Amino acid sequence: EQTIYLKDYAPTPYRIVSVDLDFRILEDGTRVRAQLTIEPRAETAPGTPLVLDGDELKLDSIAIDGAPLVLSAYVADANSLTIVEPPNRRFVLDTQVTLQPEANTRLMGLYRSSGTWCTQCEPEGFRRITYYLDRPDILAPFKVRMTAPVAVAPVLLANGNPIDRGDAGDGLHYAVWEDPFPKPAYLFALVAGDLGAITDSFTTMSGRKVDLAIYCTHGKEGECHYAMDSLKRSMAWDERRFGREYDLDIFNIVAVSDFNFGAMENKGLNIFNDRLVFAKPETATDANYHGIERVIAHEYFHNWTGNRITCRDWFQLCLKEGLTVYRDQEFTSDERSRPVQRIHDVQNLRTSQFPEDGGPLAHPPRPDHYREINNFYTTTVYEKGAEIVRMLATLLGEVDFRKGMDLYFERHDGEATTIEAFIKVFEDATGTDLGQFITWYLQAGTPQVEVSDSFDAASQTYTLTLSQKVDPTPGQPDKQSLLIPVRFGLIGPNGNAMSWSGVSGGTVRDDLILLDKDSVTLTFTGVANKPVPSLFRGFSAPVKLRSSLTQDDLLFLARHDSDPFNRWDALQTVSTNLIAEAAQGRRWTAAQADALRQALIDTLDNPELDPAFKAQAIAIPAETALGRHIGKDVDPDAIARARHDFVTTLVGPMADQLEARYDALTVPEPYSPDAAQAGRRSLRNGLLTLLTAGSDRGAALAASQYEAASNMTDRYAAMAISAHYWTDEAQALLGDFRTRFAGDPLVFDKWLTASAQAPDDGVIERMRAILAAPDFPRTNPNRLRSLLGSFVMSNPTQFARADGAGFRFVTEAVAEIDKVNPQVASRVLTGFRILPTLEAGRRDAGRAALDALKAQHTLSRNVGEILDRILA
Ligand code: B3K
Ligand code: ZN
Repeated sequence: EQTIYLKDYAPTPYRIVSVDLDFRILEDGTRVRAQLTIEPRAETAPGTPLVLDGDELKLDSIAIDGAPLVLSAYVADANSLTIVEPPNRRFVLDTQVTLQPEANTRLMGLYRSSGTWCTQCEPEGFRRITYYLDRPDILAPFKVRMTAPVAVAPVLLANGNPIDRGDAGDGLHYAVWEDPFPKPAYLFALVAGDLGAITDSFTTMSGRKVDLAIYCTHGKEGECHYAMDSLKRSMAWDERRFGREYDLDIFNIVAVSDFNFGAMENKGLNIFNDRLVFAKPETATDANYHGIERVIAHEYFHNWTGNRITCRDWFQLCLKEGLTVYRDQEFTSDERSRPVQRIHDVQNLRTSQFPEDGGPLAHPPRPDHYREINNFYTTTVYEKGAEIVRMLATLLGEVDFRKGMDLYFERHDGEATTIEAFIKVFEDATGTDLGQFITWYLQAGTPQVEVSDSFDAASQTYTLTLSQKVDPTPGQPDKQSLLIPVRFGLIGPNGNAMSWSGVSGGTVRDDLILLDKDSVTLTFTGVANKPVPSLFRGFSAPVKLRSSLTQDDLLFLARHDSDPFNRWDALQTVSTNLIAEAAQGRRWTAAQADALRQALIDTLDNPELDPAFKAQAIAIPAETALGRHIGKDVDPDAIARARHDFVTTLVGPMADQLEARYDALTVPEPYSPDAAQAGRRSLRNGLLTLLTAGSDRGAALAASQYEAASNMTDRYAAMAISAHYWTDEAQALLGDFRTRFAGDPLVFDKWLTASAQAPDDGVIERMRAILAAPDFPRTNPNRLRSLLGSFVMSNPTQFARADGAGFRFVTEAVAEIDKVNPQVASRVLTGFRILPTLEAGRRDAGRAALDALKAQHTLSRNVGEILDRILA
C-alpha cells in the first residue's frame, strides 16, 4: 500500500492549458472524448514522460495533434496513461474512453442515480471519467459538449454558462457549456436527466442578475423552496459580511438521491444529496431545515473559499473546508441565535471531533501523509479547521481579521494555495507574528488546559494559573505548546463582572488571555473580593478545560455568567461530573442533586432566556459523551445505569413541574421552520426527553404527542425518544411510523436511525432483518448511514456489547458494503475508534472482530487504512 507524503509535493512537468470534453451519453454506456491542450513547463527537460491519472478506465483511441499514436508511444493501464515522449511544445492530446455509469456503485466519477446521470469528482473522481492530471493544482478552463437521448435526459447541465444547444438527430439532443474560470478537475460536474425545477433570481451588489435554479425529481419541486430561500440569503450575506459577489450569470443546484456525503460545490453547478434540499413540515424536522440552510450556504461560500481560491494539494484540504465551515457557522449565527448556534457547534465538535482527536484516528488538521485521501474528509479537517479560523478571528479582532481575508482574496484569487499562504496574509495585513499559531494546523490532539487560582484578601490580589498539555497522538509523540486564546471574565460575589487595576505575568488584552507557554500565571491586582473565573467564554479555543471550580461555583456561573455559552457549559459540566463519578462508584449526594435540580428549574423559569437555549441547558449529557469524559476502561452498561439513576433522581421531585411546563408550552401554528418556533419545539421535546428518561409518565406523553403531531419535528421526536428509552410504546410507534410514511426514502432514514438507537438486546437481530430484506436499498449511502452510522456512533451499549455481537454485526456489514461503496464502508468502520477507551474485555472483542475482517476479506484501500490505524 502506497503512502503519499506532503514533503514529496512537486509541480507536474506539464500543465493543462484548456480542456474540451465531449460526452455521448447513451443507455448502454457513455463515450468520453477529451481534447486536452497541454504544454511543458519552462523548466521541463525535453522528452520527460507525461503521466496522466486514470481509475478503472479503458482507452479506446489516442492521438496527438490529430495523429493517432503508435503503440510504442504510450502505455495505458486502468490507473494511468503515460505518453512516453511528448512534443516539446504546446500540443493537443485527444483520447476516447467508454464508461459504464450504471455499474458505478462507488458513486465517484460519472454514475446514475434514479436514472439521472451525474458526477462526483472531489477528490479523485475525475480520473474515473477521463485520463487527466487529476490534482487540485492543475487549473484550466473547461468546455463541455453533451449529447443524450432527449426522452431520458431533457435536462443537460454542466459548469459555467450554456452557450449552445440543439437537436442531434436519432432522438438525441446536445448542449454545450463553457466555464470561463480556470478550475481544478475536482470541481467538474455534469448532470443529464429528466428533472423538474424551481427558478428564481438574485441581483448582486453590483447590479448583475443571476439566474438561480434547483433541479429535482418531478413532483418534488414544492419541497425545494426553503433551499432556494437559503441560497438567496447566503448570497446576500457573503456580500455584506465578506464583500464577496457571485461571478457567473447562472447558479444551478441539482438534488440527487444517491450521494456519498452532503453536497458538492462544483463551479456553478452544486450537486446535493437530496436530504439536504427537500423539506416540507410533514416530513422534515427543524433540524433538517437547519441542515439545509447550513449546507446550501456552505457550498455557496465555497465559490470563493475553495473554487476561486483552491488547494495546492489535498493535504491543504482544511484551507477550504475549515474556512468554509467557519463561514457557514457565522452565517447561521447571524441568521439565527448566535449563542444557540455556538453551543450547537461546540456540542458537535465535542461529540465527533474530540473522540477522533483523542484516539487512533487522530491527525493534524493539515495531515502530512495519507493512504486514501477520502479518509481525510474528517471532522478534524472540517470542524477543528473552523475552530482554528475562529481563533484567528478572536486573536486579531473583527476588523483585522477582515483585512486579512480581503488580502487573501486579492492575493490568491485564481490560485491553488496552502495553509502557510493563508496564515501569511493575516501576518502581512496586520503585522502580527503567527509563527506559533500555525502549530494548530500541524499538531494533532486536543489540548488539556488545567486551571488553578487563589485569592489573597489582604493584598486584594487574585492569581490565576493556566497550563496546557497535549497527549501524544499516532506519529506525534512530542507536542509543542500552542497559542491559546482564552476569553474570560471575573465574576464577583454579587454576580456582576469584576474589574482589576493591574495584571502581570502574561499577556492580557481586554477580555483575552494569551496562553502561549506550557504554563502562564497571571496576577491581578486591585481585586476587591474572591472572584469566580469564567474561562474560555464562547468556547474561545477547542480545548478540554479541567478547572478547579466546585459544583457551587459552576452553578453560580450557570446563574450569573454574562456569557451564555459558559452558562450552558457550567450546567453540562455539573451533570457530567456527577454521572461520571457515579459510573465509577461514587454516587452524588442528595444536596448535589437538589442544587442542580434547582438550577435547572431556575433556568427554565428565567424569562430572559430563549427557549432554544433552555432546551440545550436542560439536556442530560449523552452516554457517548460520558464515556469520552471517563476516557478509559469504559463500561457502557455502567454508564447507562448511572445515567438512568441520575435522571431519575433529578427528575423525580420535579416531574410535576416539568410536565406543567411541557403542557403550557404552546407553539404557534401554522408550522414555520424559523428559529423562534423551532426553539419552542426543541424545548418542549427537551422536557419530554427528561420526563421519559427520568419518570414513568413520559412514555404515555410521548405516545400521545406522536399521535397528535402536526409536523415531523414533534412526531419524530416522540418516536425517537420512545425508541431511545425503549418505552412500552416504542415498538408500536416505530411500526406505525414505518407504514405511515412508506414510500418516502428520507423518512425511511429517520425510521432507520431511530431503530438503530434502541438499546434493547433485540436491536441487532432487528437490524440484521432490515438489512436482509430483499427490497432494502443496499447501494444507497443515506440508508446505510442512517442504520449503521447511527448504531456505531450513538448506541454504545449495543455496539460495544460485552459479548462482541455488536462489533461483529458491524464488521460483517462493512465487509459487504465495501464491495459496493468503499467510502461508506470506511466511514462506518471509524466507529471502532472508541476501542482504546473501553474496558479490556470489550476492547479485545472489538479487536477480534477487526482481526477477522482483515483476515477474511479483500478490503478496499479506504477500509484497509482505517482498519490498520485502529489496530496499530
Ligand atoms: N467538498 C465536498 C466534500 C467532498 C468529499 C469527498 N470525499 C463537500 C463540502 O465539503 O462542501
Ligand atoms: Zn466544504
